[in-house]
Amino acid sequence: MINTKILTFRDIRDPERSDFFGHLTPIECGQEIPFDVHRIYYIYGVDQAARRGYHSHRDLEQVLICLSGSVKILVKTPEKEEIVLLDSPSKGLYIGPMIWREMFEFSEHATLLVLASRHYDESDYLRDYQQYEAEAKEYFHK
Ligand code: T46
Repeated sequence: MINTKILTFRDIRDPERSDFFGHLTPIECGQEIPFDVHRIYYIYGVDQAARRGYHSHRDLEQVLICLSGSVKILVKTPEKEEIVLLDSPSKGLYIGPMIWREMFEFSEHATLLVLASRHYDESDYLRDYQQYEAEAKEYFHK
């Protein structure tokens, strides 16, 4: 879908003994992440019935990684929507500008890590769907 992408990170492990030594996943800006990271936050302890998000960003780019457990992400434009299941720490979801997102079905112990291209700025958020729809139609058809 436009302005979104599933990213697959390296999973460095000993295939013979990964149960014992575990996994290592490196992430570098300019390689796996297509922007410089200026902010990191994580979301955890979310009830399975909760649904978060309900907004878009005008400019912000982010990569979402579910470090433990799983979570579903609805990504949506006025024309299209998709649900992405994040259930592995070696998988990421890039979300660029003007994509509506909702996060739901957080599993028990789910921890969602987010790498963001800019510092927190409430004026970059579009939290009203009708306002989002109007700006997104202009953005995607310009
Ligand atoms: C997004 C999804 C995936 C801050 O003070 N600093 C921050 O860096 C962030 C992200 C939030 N906040 C404050 C703003 C609100 O008062 O924390 C409160 C909860 O934020 P919000 O309701 O926006 O949380 P989510 O889970 O709906 O959305 C968050 C991000 O805000 C958003 O950018 O794409 O996660």
